[in-house]
Amino acid sequence: MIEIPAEPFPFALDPAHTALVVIDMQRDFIEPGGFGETLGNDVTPLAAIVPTVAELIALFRAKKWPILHTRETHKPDLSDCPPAKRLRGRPSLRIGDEGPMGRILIRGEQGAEIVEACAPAAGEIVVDKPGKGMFYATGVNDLLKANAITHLVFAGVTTEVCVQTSMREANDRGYECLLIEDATASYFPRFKASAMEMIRAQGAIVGWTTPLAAFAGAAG
Ligand code: TIU
Repeated sequence: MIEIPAEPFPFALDPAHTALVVIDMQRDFIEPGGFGETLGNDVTPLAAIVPTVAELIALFRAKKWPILHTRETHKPDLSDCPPAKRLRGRPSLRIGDEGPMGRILIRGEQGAEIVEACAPAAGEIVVDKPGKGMFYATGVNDLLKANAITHLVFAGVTTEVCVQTSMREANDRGYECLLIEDATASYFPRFKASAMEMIRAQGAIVGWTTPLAAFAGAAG
């Protein structure tokens, strides 16, 4: 067991039963012209964490610990995109519309790909998810159980939307969850801070948080 200094108290993990989950580090959320920007967001806080997420991925690769990447995507015919999701709000481009990086959030389009610095390597799992949470309509729970994974280390975007939703879903399925503080970002810095507080409140009601340096120091 490895004990990671974390809030609200140390997080103990067994590397044989731990996976890194990198949520939605896609061009559509991080680069100008993608889904995030069409929703009216400034994407710069997301771009800022790319090197830290890459460092975290490199650490797991060096240890040969498992890595799972998610992508929020939809089928080209949008059969897995509820109208309520497509029609929500007043984006400049809706899911499925043609944008500068191809059709917004559509599997196989350039914008739906993970940014190069965080790109999955051979052997790493890539999960396409139609929802905000990683467990909805993906089969990922069976995959994790088949690999005897009980502990999940989270990174990615955005903290209060897909990361927090995935952590809450993971909790209900019995996983212990640790969020790497500087390897996650929101379009709204105050939402990131609030989400992290909510996650670790009430004795880690959703999970633990810690910076990458603390995680790396303890992981050795
Ligand atoms: N809009 C926003 O903050 N996030 C998303 O739509 N998806 C993810 O968080 N991946």
